[in-house]
Amino acid sequence: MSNQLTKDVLEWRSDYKRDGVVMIPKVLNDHWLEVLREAIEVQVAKGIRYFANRNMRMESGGFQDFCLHSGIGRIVADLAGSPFTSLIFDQMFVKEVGTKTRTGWHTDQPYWPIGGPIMSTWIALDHVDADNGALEFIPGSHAWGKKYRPFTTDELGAFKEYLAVDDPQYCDMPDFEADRDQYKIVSWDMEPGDILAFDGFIAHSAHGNRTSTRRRRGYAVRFAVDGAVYQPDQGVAPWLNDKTLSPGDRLVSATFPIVYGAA
Ligand SMILES: O=C(O)CCC(=O)C(=O)O
Repeated sequence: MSNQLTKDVLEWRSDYKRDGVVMIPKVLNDHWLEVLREAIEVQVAKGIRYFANRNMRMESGGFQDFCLHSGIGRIVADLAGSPFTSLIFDQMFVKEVGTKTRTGWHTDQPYWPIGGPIMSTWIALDHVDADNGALEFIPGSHAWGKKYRPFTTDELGAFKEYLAVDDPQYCDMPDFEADRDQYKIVSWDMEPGDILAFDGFIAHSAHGNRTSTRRRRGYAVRFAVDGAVYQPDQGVAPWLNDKTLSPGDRLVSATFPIVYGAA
């Protein structure tokens, strides 16, 4: 892992806190890029649907090696200003050429039984731009205090139907796509090894892949940082439940292992 973050750590941290998202260039070296690309091809061959490729890090292999040994946990801790980071889960997003569907606007954390600060990292394994599926974000939306209702998606990430329809903790999400001109929307072109770091409550979306030649392989790892707690009355992801934790406990356990520092 290169050491890009240490130089401007306070600046990155304050940008992250204000916007809820930063794009940090040149974080992964060639070794880790190859490890992840190889691991992704093995997974792609299994033919699992887009969003469902997750928790690969639980099995030994390239994803697990990356999560535990690449130094990504320290970068997350530095960015968040946290003494430790624990691992929530990993997920891969391969947008193959010709995938017209956008990933719908959503926020992540309302799906998960976790309160407090969560940071996702999304690592580009190909050149990424608006033509092959760059992510888009609404900076600052992580701090609006909204918990948007989760929904199911189709094979490619487009809206299907709402979940938890009667649960008053959630509100409906505005139609950001229809009203794009009313929001500040940011997006970055990325090179392999660049990473996005973003808050669990930021509104984000992704373009389809309109190219006929350029895949868009992304690998996301979600981390808990200081202040994150187990909150099982939130979320629609029973696969993230942890019977060893009680509501309000810090998100540190055998399921959510510390990967950097000490809690
Ligand atoms: O890569 C994508 O298309 C979507 C990624 C995403 O929504 C996420 O990592 O939370």
